[in-house]
Amino acid sequence: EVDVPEDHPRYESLLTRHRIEDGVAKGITSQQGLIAQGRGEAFDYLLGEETTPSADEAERVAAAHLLLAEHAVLSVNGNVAALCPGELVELADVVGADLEVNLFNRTEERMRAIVEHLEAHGATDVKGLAADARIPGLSHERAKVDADGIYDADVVLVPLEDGDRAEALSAMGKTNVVVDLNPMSRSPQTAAVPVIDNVVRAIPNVTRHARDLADATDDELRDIVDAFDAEAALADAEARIRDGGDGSID
Ligand code: PTJ
Repeated sequence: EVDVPEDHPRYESLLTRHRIEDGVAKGITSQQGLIAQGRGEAFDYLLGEETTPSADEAERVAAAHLLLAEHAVLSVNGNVAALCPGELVELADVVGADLEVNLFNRTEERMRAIVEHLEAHGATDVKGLAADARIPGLSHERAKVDADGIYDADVVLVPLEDGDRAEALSAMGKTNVVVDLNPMSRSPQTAAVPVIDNVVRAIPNVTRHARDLADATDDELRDIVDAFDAEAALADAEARIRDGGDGSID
């Protein structure tokens, strides 16, 4: 385990970095995942390393979508598996979603390592290994999904996705919730719900909102979903990054 002094001003950030390093060592995270993490950290720094009010709102909307879904699936890649496996299992439990391992750089070894890692954190019936369906319009390896998983889902939560695949999932008519720290990246821009926050904070906060909304009626959940303005959420995050403000004053 790691030895980061708890009083270090960037304790959380250093801890997160060690989790990704550990993920690479365990064969869960790809080496490209280290680069992705570095890019994410830079945006997180500019956002103040906290969940902004507009990200919190998007997380509540994400929870409402997941609760309304016929079949929700949480997509898991090598980065989120290393960063927040227990939190993903908990969210799946609370909203009744499936977990499916779906990799940008797919190898059978890494697929199996991630499934086992999730199982070690309490997951059962993790999808992704069957790979008996394809997302139309993507190259072979990246298109592989389970017929009774992402292929069948009406709502998919995709953390740290590449733009292409997020777009292809939207083109299939699925509601995409994308967690990404970069509001200018193509995947949050094509998402029904862009969540501009660190997955480490976003996933537990979606779970908290889902628990809070457990007794809401479908009409109340639909009102939350309908009131959401994805463009405004992206604009708010970008304004914070560029000006350090919320975009409401100049
Ligand atoms: O495990 P695999 O093979 O599926 O590969 C996963 C990665 C993430 C390596 C792959 O999808 C990739 O290369 O992604 P990109 O194109 O580097 O995009 C990653 C995006 O996630 C960037 O926009 C980052 O800003 C963002 N990001 C990185 N770390 C975090 C993050 N967003 C939220 N929370 C983070 N911790």
